[in-house]
Amino acid sequence: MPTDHPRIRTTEEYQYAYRRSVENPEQYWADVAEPFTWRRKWDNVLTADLVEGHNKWFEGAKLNITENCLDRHLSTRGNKLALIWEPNDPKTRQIRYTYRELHQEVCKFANVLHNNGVEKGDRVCLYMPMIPQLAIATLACARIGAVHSVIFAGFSANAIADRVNDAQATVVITADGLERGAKQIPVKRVVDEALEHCPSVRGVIVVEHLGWPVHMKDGRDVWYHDEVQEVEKTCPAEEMDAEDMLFILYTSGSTGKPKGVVHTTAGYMVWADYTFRNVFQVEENDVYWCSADIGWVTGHTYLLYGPLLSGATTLMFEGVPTYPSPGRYWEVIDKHGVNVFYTSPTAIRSLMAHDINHVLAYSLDSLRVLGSVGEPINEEAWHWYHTHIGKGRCPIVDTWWQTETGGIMISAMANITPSVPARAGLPLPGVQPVLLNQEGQEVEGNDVEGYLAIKAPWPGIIRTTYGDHERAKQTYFGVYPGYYFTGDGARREPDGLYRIQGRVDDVINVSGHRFGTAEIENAINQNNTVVESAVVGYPHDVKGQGIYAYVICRDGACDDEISRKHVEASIIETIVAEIGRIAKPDKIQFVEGLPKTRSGKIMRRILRKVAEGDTSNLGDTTTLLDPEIVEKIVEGRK
Ligand code: 6R9
Repeated sequence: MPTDHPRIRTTEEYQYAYRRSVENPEQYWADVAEPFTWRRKWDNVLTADLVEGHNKWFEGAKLNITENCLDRHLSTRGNKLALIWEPNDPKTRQIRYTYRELHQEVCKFANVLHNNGVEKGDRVCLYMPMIPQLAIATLACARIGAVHSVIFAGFSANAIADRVNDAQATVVITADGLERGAKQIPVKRVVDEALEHCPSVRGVIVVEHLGWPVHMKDGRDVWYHDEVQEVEKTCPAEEMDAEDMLFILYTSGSTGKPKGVVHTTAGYMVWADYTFRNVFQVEENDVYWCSADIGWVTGHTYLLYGPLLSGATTLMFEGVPTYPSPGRYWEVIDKHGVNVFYTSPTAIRSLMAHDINHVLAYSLDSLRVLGSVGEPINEEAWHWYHTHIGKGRCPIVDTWWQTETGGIMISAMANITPSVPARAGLPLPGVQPVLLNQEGQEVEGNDVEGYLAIKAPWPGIIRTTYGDHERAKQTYFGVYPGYYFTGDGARREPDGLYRIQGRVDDVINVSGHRFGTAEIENAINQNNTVVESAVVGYPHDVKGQGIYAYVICRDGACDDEISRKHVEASIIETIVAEIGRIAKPDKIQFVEGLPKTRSGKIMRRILRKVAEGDTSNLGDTTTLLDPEIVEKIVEGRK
């Protein structure tokens, strides 16, 4: 896109940029950061610390990210479309905002936040449908220096309460209701339930979306449409330090409760813009569509911040790929002339299963670049996407990254670096991946595998976990001191491209969403008939991984089919209440015991193999406390 920012356009330019970013990172990133709008430039480009995890970028600089997303474009792109909104029901009205209109909407929402007592540094939680006001409210928080914490509107009231309390949020923004396909969720009611346990919350701002009746609590709840009547159409942006917190986003780890990943202002901004521009190679008049929900990191960086920072037109879709028919994505692409489309392997796999005529009904002529994110894309899905959606002419960028990395780390850059099935590809400039063996030594050369770690900080690196830096340190920097540890395993193929093999910790990736096994086990164990449980992931045709739960009941509680059914239903109920519908196990097997070592550790390796159905080769089970239990588990396999 002919923006004020240069973009890498050839393989040689990539190689040159990569070399510079490694040899002289400070100069490289200072050059990249130069064209943004700064109120004051930095004193210091980088303070690197991969041991304690205190990494800082552009220290001393002053800025506001929304001035870079919006104000900066007004003189050249004021009348260009910034945001196109496609509703759940294709028969209802789509909404479009130019950069000038979006700027005004964000300013108005920011003024409403101010009038409701939100100040710089306050935490605001958002629990909303995928409507324009979610994007607007998120940017409004950033405008006034409040820290946004978006909670995916599929999490339960308890999960909201945990996140609100952890962040000590003072205000929550929500809507009357949500529609996703044929499903309806009374989001305001879910928020009301959550807030019974959240003393820090003083105010709730409710956006009217579906016109559903809701209960408004006196002295706490206000309607957005009432509040916005009286406010100014402009709102000066708060001046932020480079390292001031921009947002918190909760994500599951291998232990206990989800943690609040913290990103700060300047580094995240530079990384979101840089990676968006270079990976997708969006041109000035393109329509770009990222199908992720803003409740996940992909929605933050590649629906909202990246495209707006680059001055692109970003499309936001409220619905699901299969509603009202499995041709909906393709219909949206033709309707809006989408040029660059970014989605998940799960969505692709779910659509592959339907009649190909749902695809053939659309031309898809506008498409130029396709993207994939969230989980490894299997070869079959890659080829289907490439052949039927990209018609063989669109490169697929398989983008590997994490909530903690802020933006894309390893990926093809469209038409510039190689795009090969089932390989994420080469690292972007600024990213120095290494593969470590068990002892934490770097494995050299190609055709090798190991734990994927990163050797030097990049601008979008996680700054801390909210309220608990020790946790960030232990999870990411303490595992192999001096490296950022990703939790993924990877191979460097003979051609030097990276293939991501999936998590090596106790995290399950279901449809691109992360869940800690401990988190699900904690929920299951709340059932008073349950003595103990163990949860593992197993290969699932559509979701990538499914959730398999092994459960031990109290004596006699699960002896017959009827009581088992009963306990199963109540286990699912607790998981839905504790986490949300998205964490429902696919299979629950009642067992008498779990395979444990003599020191009492559950041998998850064995449970994974049984769940996969690979029971012929369970490895050495003689070190187990009770080797016979394995046979019984195999017999009872679901
Ligand atoms: C962006 C996002 C991160 C985990 C990550 C990895 C898996 C993401 C991937 C991929 C293979 C890809 N993952 N992209 N695995 N190929 N292209 O998904 O963030 O929700 O934090 O998940 O997802 O296992 O560690 P997040």
